[in-house]
Amino acid sequence: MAENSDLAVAGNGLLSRRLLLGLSLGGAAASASSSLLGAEATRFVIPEWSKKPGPGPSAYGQPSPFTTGIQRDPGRANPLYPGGGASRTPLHQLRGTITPNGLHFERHHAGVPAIDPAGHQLVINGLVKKSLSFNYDDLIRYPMVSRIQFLECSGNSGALFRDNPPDGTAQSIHGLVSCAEWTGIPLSVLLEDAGVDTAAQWLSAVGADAASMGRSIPLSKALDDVIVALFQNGEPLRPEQGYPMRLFVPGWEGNVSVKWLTQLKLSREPSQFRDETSKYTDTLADRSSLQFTFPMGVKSIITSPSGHMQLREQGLYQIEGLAWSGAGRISKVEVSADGGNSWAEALIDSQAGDKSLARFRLPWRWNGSAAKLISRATDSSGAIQPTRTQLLSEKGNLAFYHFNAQQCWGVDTSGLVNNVYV
Ligand SMILES: Nc1nc2c(c(=O)[nH]1)N[C@H]1C(S)=C(S)[C@@H](COP(=O)(O)O)O[C@H]1N2
Ligand SMILES: [Mo]
Repeated sequence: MAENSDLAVAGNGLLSRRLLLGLSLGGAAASASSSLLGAEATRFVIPEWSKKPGPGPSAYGQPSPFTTGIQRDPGRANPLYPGGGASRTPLHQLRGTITPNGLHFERHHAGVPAIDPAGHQLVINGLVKKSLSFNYDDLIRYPMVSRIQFLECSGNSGALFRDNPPDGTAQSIHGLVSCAEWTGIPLSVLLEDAGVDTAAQWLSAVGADAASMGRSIPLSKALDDVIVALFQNGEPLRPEQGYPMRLFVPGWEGNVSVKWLTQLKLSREPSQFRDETSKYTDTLADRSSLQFTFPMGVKSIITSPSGHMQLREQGLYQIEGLAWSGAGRISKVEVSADGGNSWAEALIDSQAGDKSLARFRLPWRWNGSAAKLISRATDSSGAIQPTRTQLLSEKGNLAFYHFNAQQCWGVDTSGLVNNVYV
């Protein structure tokens, strides 16, 4: 690769994304791949598994036993907080943009209720012409829509607000974001059936879990793109994601996507639930609190190389990661290998849908010296992911929610990767 210096696009080894497209690069693309991938074929051994039939079809497929290391990280249980906690998606072990259902992150305030849909009700009441109650079989008969969209907890990456850079992996620092195809009934359809009173301005959603999770949402958003989701990647919601039904509020902080949804109440004012007063508010530098900071900002993270990985040898790598925005689609991701001094545009190699995860990559030659890898995303509204310094100057360092700043993986001369501040 050393001879292809015309492919250098930014400092410290970043190479053109054209290399990934294999477009009119002639020998360059060929030599990049042939020098990296595969060994020369010499002999072909027929493995044991090819010599006799395996087990037949099964009722519900499971991942290969050789991939059992790909796991959510549920952390340690807290006896003072029964069922509470979060598990994080192993972002660094997955590819593509859809999170498999068994690996979708979880955030529960009182554990996962064991709901039998036959005994579950969804009630719409308050400022409506007629209160309605639906059971699962009623809802299943409504027309549905499907959308591939991310869900992110507003506490995701929150440790990066602290003064000292937390030690961790892409999973432990950023793993409270996932992306799925959500299928359900547009809330506007159900609200139209109930007949919303003109005085109504807010909608309160309440869950059937022991946390009684409640959140208030402006009616304008509720009528825009919110759905009552029943399916996740084509199958009924997992219990952890709110079976039998959840609110799904695209692009907004995960907390408002109330799981195990049992009540929707129309009102003039927000309900001032615990989870929108004592929690999920943003503490500002003067210690006042900002309420109802719903949208998730434009954000990107590098998933490889990422925290705790070890580069074994100098040479060609792909810097790869995910980008998303609560405001729309991702229009551009740039990558730096020198701590933000110079940038190059990455290739977005997934469909960059509205409020979905986008995947980006860029070739990088590691020459054995220290490197600082950063990504920054731009969304379709023109918003650019801020630096940490910019974010802190705006939000102060008492904040915990909504950390969307650029994050840096430092690579030391031994090839070890760690979270650092620039
Ligand atoms: N009923 C209820 N809904 C809830 C929660 C909860 O504890 N109970 N947690 C919220 C939070 S904080 C987040 S980030 C998302 C997480 O959704 P997930 O577990 O499907 O990833 O659900 C939200 N909805
Ligand atoms: Mo959350």
